[in-house]
Amino acid sequence: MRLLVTGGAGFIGANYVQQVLAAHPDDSIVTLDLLTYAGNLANLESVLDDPRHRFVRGDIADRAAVAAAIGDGVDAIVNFAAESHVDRSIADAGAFLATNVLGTQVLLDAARAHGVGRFLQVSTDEVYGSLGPSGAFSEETPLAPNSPYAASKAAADLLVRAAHHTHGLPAFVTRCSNNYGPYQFPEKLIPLFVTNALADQPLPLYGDGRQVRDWIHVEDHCRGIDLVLREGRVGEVYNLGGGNERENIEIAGCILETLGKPRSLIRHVTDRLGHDRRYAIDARKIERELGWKPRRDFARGLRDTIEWYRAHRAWWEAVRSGAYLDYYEGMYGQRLRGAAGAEEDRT
Ligand code: NAD
Ligand code: TDX
Repeated sequence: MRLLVTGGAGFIGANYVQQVLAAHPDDSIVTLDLLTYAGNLANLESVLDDPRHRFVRGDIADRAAVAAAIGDGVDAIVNFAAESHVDRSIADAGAFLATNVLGTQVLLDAARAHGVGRFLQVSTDEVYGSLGPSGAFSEETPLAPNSPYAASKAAADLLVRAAHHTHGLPAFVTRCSNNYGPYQFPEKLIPLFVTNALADQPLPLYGDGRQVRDWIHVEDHCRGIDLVLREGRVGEVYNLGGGNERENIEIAGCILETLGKPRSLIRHVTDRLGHDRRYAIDARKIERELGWKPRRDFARGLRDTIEWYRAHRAWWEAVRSGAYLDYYEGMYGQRLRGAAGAEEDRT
């Protein structure tokens, strides 16, 4: 298969590109990525010299760039490209609409124009909104996105649905829970807390820290995406989840314990606006239809991931310099100073 993978220099996309080239010796991949703050060519280092892989820098919302990346044809498009961080969407939703919504429509149009045989949209459980203490999202759960990020992803899902329904585009949507693993940008919970702990900096835990996420190793997610692309039923949505529900405070505790750092590094800071309380995924459809199941044990996968960040200090130190420092000050400076003040008041 010849694939166009968009957003392949980001966390999940880079894992996917490496996994596909290793698993399918006859496949070739064009990676199209704008290299925003979250995109990093170092994530693709192991495949940059592979003759089956070509990297193109470009914007998925730019019709000419997309047409050039498709070149004389691809068999499938897998769309990972997105603005992906909820907190950034709360601060400014503009780029989320441009990339996640308009960019997805440009890709859908290009897929149709070039007769691309399969289109897979990588989506998220956040389109379903937030759960109470029990229950799980199925593919039938109504969409109820709560953040601008989630709303932009839900809009994209509906555009994919419309392209299939109206134009017969052979499309799939996957909706996955929270990923962890190597190459994740250290603005997301696990890599942020691991790298802060390694640097002996406080871990900013939002609110009471009792929010629940369902964690899945990125390799299991990528394997599921690839299975849907090759064997899924056209026009269908497939949920993927790890079956590992954990409170954020528990994750923080595990990271500190694994690294031998004190619990006093945990700082309760002002909560995220509109913070979703709990996500959980019912993945029985993909299990039943395609025989997919997550394979990675969470405790072991988390330890391996922590070890990866410990062993790749140069990677995250480079990422955490420059523009990241401005972002970090804007997002956490006041919150952490407030938390420190509150703790002093208590003593
Ligand atoms: P990421 O932020 O690490 O990577 C996104 C990539 O897209 C980056 O390489 C960036 O440069 C690229 N990009 C951004 N705007 C672009 C544009 N206009 N044109 C071309 N490239 C652009 O994100 P991630 O965590 O790897 O997520 C990948 C996809 O998976 C996203 O669509 C996200 O919504 C979805 N998803 C993520 C998770 C998760 O836990 N991280 C869970 C479920 C679904
Ligand atoms: O500093 C923090 N402190 C904190 O308590 C950060 C960054 C996060 N959190 C909390 C918020 C969430 O309850 O940790 C939890 C996870 O937060 P994120 O890593 O930002 O992920 P989340 O908001 O759950 O969204 C993620 O999963 C679904 C990805 O970022 C999305 O791209 C994906 O679609």
